[in-house]
Formats: sequence, structure tokens, C-alpha cells
Amino acid sequence: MFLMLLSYTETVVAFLLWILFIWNARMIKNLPYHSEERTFRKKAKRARILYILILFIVLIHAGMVTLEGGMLGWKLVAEKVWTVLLPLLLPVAFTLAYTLPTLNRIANSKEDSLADFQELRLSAANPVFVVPVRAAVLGSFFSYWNTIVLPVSWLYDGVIFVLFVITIWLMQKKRYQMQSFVKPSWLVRIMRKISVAVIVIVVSLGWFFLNMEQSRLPDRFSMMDHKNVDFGDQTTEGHGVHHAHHASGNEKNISVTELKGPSGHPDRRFTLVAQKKKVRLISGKVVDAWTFNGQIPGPELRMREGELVEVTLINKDIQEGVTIHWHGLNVPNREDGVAGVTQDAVQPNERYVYRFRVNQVGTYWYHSHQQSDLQVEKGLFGYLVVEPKKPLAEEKEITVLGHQWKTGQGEVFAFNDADTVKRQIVKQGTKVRLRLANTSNLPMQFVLIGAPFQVVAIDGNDVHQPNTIANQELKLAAGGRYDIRFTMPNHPVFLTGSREYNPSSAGLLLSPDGKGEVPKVPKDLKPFDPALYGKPKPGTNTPHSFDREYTMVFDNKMGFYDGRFNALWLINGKVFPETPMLMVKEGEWVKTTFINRSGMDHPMHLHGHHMLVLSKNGKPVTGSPWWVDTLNVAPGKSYEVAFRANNPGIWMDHCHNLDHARVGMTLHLSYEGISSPFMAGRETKNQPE
Ligand SMILES: [Cu+2]
Repeated sequence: MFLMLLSYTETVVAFLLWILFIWNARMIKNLPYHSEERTFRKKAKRARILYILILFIVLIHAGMVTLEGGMLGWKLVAEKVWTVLLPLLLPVAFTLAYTLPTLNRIANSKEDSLADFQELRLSAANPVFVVPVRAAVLGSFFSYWNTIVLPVSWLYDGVIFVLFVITIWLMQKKRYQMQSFVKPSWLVRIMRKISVAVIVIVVSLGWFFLNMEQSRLPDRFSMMDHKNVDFGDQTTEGHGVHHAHHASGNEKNISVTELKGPSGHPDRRFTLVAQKKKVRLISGKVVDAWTFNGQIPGPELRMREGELVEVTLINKDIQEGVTIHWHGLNVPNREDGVAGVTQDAVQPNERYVYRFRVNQVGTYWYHSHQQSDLQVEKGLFGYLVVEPKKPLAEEKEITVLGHQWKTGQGEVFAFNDADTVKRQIVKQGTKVRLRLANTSNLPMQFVLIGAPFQVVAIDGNDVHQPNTIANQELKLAAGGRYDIRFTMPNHPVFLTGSREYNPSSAGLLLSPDGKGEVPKVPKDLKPFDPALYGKPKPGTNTPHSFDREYTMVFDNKMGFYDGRFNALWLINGKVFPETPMLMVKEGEWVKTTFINRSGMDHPMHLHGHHMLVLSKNGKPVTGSPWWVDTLNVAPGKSYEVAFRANNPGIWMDHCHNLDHARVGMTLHLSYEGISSPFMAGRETKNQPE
């Protein structure tokens, strides 16, 4: 929270400095026009007071960035130092050297002979005196601008700055040499203002188009082509991943295509056909959906722990191509279903076979990872449940996929295909397990009314000794799952939910007789906190030292991504492909710290691994071991997580608000010595996000 406050304060301070410099530069520029000696001196004194105030604020600004550097490390504030502090401090240094001494001389001068006054007036027109503070106006503007907009081209900003300084220097020099201290006529002033406006427009348009072009992703690129490679030890190499292999001295090079699931006769086979279809929700509203097997959500895939599963994906008519990613299942890398990383998107009339052995139990889901933002929204997803070898204690299981659908009649929230209240008969005394999943981009709030319950699993991982709770609101990360358990009472139990910020009419009313009223949702619900829930599990091997440590700081700025101006969600000040590639070796324990300074939730999803949450906002997790594959990092919050690098490959590590991932909030975890032959980009038909 403190870091977030610091960051926002810096933006406000940068803006304030820009405004103050405009004011100060005006005062200083106008000094020689004061023909009356006392006014001249008085104005100089005022300008000096303002200037000292500005200096003071500049110091605070630099102090805040330094403090941030102390907390996060130099590497994570370097960007800010170059783009925010440098454009400010450079001209300020010149004002200290050249503007302040003359200002002092004028302000401290005594009423004296006319000759002295004329000399002082002349030095107030000297470009050496005036230009630094006017340059600081542009410098402080760049400084402020770079806090809210992602800088793309330093060169352009630099050239504009130099041209600006040269122009005002020449103009001021002319004024100085002519020694004319009469303000130009109104006509000249208006003409000047018009030319300034024209120049500003031209320069802005130039900036706009240049940045737009520079932000375009190449037509063909490797997803491994990160501009920087992070080894988790504070050294960053800027030479692409190939250098990384070299640095590790690892000569073997394994392709992701070799990291495939086991061969042999499958225990279970599924076929999923991707096809477009208009599907009616319960309310009658129609979704122009992209489906698996013609239904939304896609068919529920059920399998048993230990089985070898084979899924054949057939693309009937999705022109853009499809893939299937097994969200939360730690499958071999080749089976992970990410277009452009582990496979090519499956084109119409093509097929692709996924094979993996399920060694996990619990609630998972599958979805397309080609154009995932659009394809998941349109319905290319479904439930995947792995039943344990030993049967569950519950007699009744109900799966609920919460999704926000775009229909011809507006957006609606639904549990599976039910966008209104659905009733179901459940006998009194029945032990019920509800499997809840969030397949939308924003967090969801689930509420269960009418029975005390336990949260027995998070992201498919059993909670150790879950306590019984009631009147708690379950906030579920986009992509995350909760399993909850309760015993059916003799009266109705109601499950409701909504995507955050959206009203919802979806609900599930369970009752022994199929009747009963929909209860009112209480207002005073406490948020469920997994960090404090359940009991620690004796014998859990929580690592205390790590082979690699990574930090991801999330910010938001405006900026261009792939030629379009967007709200951007940054990881360590960057968007893909400038985000780092995180390198690991098999067998290592890796710690990652997430710090969210942006204004939105970021459900961070790591493919192929489970993350153990170590701490939340600096406080250690005190409940059950909390394993996740998708962790919602809310604004102002920070988490430390650990994972074991035990599944070689190249894995996406991205925000599961797929809107964010689409505009670059993604990076990759790469095992040393692994490479991918697949390419992404317009020319390739692969577009993972
Ligand atoms: Cu995000």
C-alpha cells in the first residue's frame, strides 16, 4: 500500500512541478520588462521564493524515488530514474548554476545608480539566465508525462528537447542583443502564440505516430524473444535468451515438442470440436458463441486420478484457430496448449491430440489459449474435474462456472448457462460439494446463504482442516476455483454470485422440495481470507532459502501497444516483449514477489506449476498451506509465493485478466536449455493472448 501511495504521490508531485515551472519561467522571462527599479527587484524576489520552493519539491521528488529504490532495489527503479528524474534534474542543474546566481544578484541589489539597474536589467535578459528555467518547463513536462504514459521513444523526446532549447536560446539572444525591453505589440504576440500552437500540434502528432509505429509487434516473433532475461540474481542480460543458454554453459538444447505426454493406451478419451453456434441462455438471451461441441460452457471432462487421458481437438470453423490449455493441470510442456509457444494454433479442419497423465485431483478448467481474450469470452472453455482414487465424502457434486456473457441483449452474468435463478432438489442431510470457477476477466464474489460451509479446496488443492464458516463473501480470482462443502439443511440454500462491479441475477436455489423463496443477500458479509483459513499442515516442506528470487511490480499507464493507444498494465515498468524472461533450472526453489501499485486486480497465473503463497502484505500465511495456480493480487496488495521448478519447459506467467494479457501483461518462465520452434505474430496465425 505504501509503495502504491508513493507512486501516486510522485505523479501528483511531477504535475505540480510542471505547473510551478511554467509560472516561474514566466516570472523570470518577464523580469527585464519591468522598467521601474523597485518593481523589478520585488518581482525578482518573488521569482526567487517560488524557485526555492520548486527546488524543495524537486528534492522531495528525488527523495521519494530514492526511497522506492531502497525498498525495491535499483533494478526496479532504474526506469523511473531515467524517464522521470533525469528530464527534471538535468535542466534543474543548469538553473542552479546559471539562473539562481543572477536571480540572487538582482534580488539582493540595493537601490543605487541608474547604471547598475540597467546592467541588472540586461543580465535578466541574458539567455544564460532565462533559458535554463524555460528548458525546465519542458523537462518537468516530460517528467510528468512519463509517469502517466509509457515512454517508447527516448530519441524523439531528446531531439525535441534540444530543438526547443536551441530555439528559445536564439530568440532570447536576439532580445538580449537588441537590448529592447519593450513588450512586442499584441499582433506580434498573437502571431507568436499561433505559431507555438502549430508547433505543439505538429510535435504531438509526430510523437503519436512515431510511438504508434514503434510499438507495433513484429509480423513474426518468437515468444522467447524477450528484450531482457532475468536470472533472479539481480543481473539482467540484454542479449536475448540465446545469451542465457550460453551464460549457463548449458549446451544441450531441448525443444518443447520433445516434452510430451506419455505414450500408451489411454484410460480415457475425449473429443472436443470447436465450432461456432448461437446458444440460448436460460433467460432466452442468445449468445453468438464459439463453443466446444456446440454447448456453453463446453462439456465437463471428468477423469480419475492416475489416468492417462487423450483429448482430440478438432477445429470445425473457428477461422482464427484454437488450442486447449489445461488450466491448473501441470501437464508436460508440449501439452500446455499455448499457441506460438508450445504448438501452432489448430486451423479449421485440423486436429491436435493432447496426452497427459493426471496426477492431481480436484477442480480445474480448460480453455483456448489462442486469442484467449476473445475466445474465452465467447465460450471456448469448460470444466475439468479429476476425481480422487478414493471416493469423495460428498454424495452430491454441483459444478458452477461463473461467466460474463455478451448476448444480443446486453451483457449478463451466468452460472453455466443459467443467467437467472435455477432451482434444484437436494434431499435434507445430503453432503454437497459445490465446485466454483471464475472464467471471466474480473474477480467474482460468491455468496452461500442458508447453511454453514467449508472451503475444502482452492485451485484443486485440498485445504488442511478447513473450519466451518458462514456469512463470508468468497472473492474468487479470474481463472481461480473454490470447492465448498456443506450439509443440506431442511430449508433452502442459495448460491449467488456476480462479477465484480456488475449486478447479477444468476443464482442456484437448492431446496429439499424444489420450492422456497430466494433469500435476501445480507449486506454485512466479511471477506473470506485464505491466508488465515484452515490449519498449518505438519510436515509441509516450506522452503526458507531460494535458488532464485524474482519481483514483479504492477503499474498502470497509458500508452501504445501493437499500434493502439490503450490503458497498459505493466510488469516492472514494461509490457511484453520488454517484460523479463525468468530463467530457472530444474529442481530449484523459486520465490516470486508480486507488488500491485496499479488500480486493478491482477490474477497472476503461472502455467505448469503450483505456487505456495508464503505471505500476504508482508504477513506470513498462518492457515493451511495455500497452494494456487492463479493468485488475485488486488490493488495495493503484495504477496510472496514459492514454487518448485519441477516441470521443464517454457511456461506462460501472465495476468488472467485476459484483457491485460492481450496488451502485454505477460512474461515467460523458461528452463535453461529449452527452446521453442513456434513463432507468434500476424504472419504466423499464432496469437496466444
Ligand atoms: Cu491484470
